[in-house]
Amino acid sequence: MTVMDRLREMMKEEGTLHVALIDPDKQTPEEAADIARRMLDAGSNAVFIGGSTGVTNENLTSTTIAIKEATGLPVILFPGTPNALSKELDAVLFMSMMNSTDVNWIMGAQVYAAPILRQLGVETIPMGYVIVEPGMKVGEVGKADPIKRDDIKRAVAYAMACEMMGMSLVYFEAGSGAPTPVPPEMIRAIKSSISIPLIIGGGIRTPEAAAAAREAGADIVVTGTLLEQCHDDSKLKAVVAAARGVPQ
Ligand code: 1GP
Repeated sequence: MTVMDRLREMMKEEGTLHVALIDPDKQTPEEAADIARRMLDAGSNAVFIGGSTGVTNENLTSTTIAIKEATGLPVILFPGTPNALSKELDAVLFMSMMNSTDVNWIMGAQVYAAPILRQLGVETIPMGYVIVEPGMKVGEVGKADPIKRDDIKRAVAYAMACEMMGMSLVYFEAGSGAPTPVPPEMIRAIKSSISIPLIIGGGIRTPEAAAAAREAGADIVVTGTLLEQCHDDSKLKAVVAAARGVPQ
């Protein structure tokens, strides 16, 4: 079974999923495995691995192996560069930043990475990636023309375009560490306009924000910064449970 099939099956059986985002540049592979173990215990369904800077073939490979051995969770690359790839990954989000103004992030990095990924034999999951204000670092690096927080019409049009282009997933991103996440009314409008799974991330750090994203229609809720900053396992559990809509 492919990773995408596994995700689809999990969404069908369990509803909204929680994915833990781990940056391999931020800690040793052993420490990353420890975070992933705590997230498995908290109820996370999968791990996205990636970061904006500092990801290398070496730290990506060693961290992927350590997380897989510690948890058995699917480890999926959320790439910030086409230069760090590994055959140890379970899958790669083969993504296009749909609202970048730089062709490299729309379809340049992908062309560079495609032959390498084919040779490595890693599963690729086509995904449309759309930046919403404020966009944070990824919006800057990706030269995004971010969707305004009240421009629901444009958000919906991007989501529809992703679906019509054959993307398996669409990810609306407020940016890591965003002061406020993607607005629930935007999530609700997107969800009612497409049938591919909707991922929401950026600025989700509380059970309330996680629940709001799920209730508005997110199929997958991603948290990254929270995992790096929170040493209280009960809070991690509360956020994951709220994202998934299950009792803690
Ligand atoms: C970033 O959407 C993810 O790409 C996660 O954002 O770090 O704010 O949780 P946070």
